[in-house]
Amino acid sequence: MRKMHSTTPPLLKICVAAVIGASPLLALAAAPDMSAQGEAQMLIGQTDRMIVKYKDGKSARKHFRAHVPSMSELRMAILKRAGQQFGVALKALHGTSTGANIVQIGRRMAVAEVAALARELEARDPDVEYAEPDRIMVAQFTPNDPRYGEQWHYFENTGGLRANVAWDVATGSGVNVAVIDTGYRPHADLAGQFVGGYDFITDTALAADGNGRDSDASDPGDSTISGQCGSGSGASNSSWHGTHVAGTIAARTNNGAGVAGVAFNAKIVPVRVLGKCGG
Ligand SMILES: [Ca+2]
Ligand SMILES: [Ca+2]
Ligand SMILES: [Ca+2]
Repeated sequence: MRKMHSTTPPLLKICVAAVIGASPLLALAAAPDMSAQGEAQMLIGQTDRMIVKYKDGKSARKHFRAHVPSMSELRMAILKRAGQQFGVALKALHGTSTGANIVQIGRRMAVAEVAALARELEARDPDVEYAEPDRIMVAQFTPNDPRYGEQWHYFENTGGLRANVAWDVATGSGVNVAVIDTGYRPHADLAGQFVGGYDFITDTALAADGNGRDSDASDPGDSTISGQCGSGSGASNSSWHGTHVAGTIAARTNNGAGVAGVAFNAKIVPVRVLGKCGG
């Protein structure tokens, strides 16, 4: 299977205050099984097989039977020379329903190393349509955050973001997202996710932090009493809205705690503009 990899250049993205219905953040401690995790990572990160498709390889979908492909001596010779470049013996194992060949590698190698071997073979043999590692594919990244199951809007096929599919392509690495909102509260599931930030509220009555503009974007709360925001306005509890939005974007993910974030490898720049009664 072929995969596209993309890199996202560092960007400063502006995110206006908007909630995509994330569950509230919750920090729960749960120790992941590191040994099993390491084994699985090794299984996923290595392979001892390569898929080689020659241009004249015929698909045999209808009457597929595993077979040792009839590879000419010339092809075998080129294949072996490519393997020698990487210090491994290569042996044709069997064909596939799509007309490709599975090649056994003498030892397990890192997937990236097998990819390099595949490129070597492609460069040496113009008859090769493609060559690639026969690797364990992970269908979709599913984070282990205990409340991920509640975040149906991330993965549900019809109405959800299908973030679980998108995560195989990008997770927000290198991106700083400015959250222009009520500021931020420290939270275990957001530890290390905030960078910089600023408090832009000039009106001290709205600011509720005792001053005007300052470089501390932490959120002192925006609770109000009845009538505080104009006649007829009701009392309200603090929304902690900026922290909620930050969590939706970049909550620490696959950390066995709380929820998952949509772009969990992104960082949040908290920009405080909303205080009591708005902003
Ligand atoms: Ca202030
Ligand atoms: Ca402040
Ligand atoms: Ca989490």
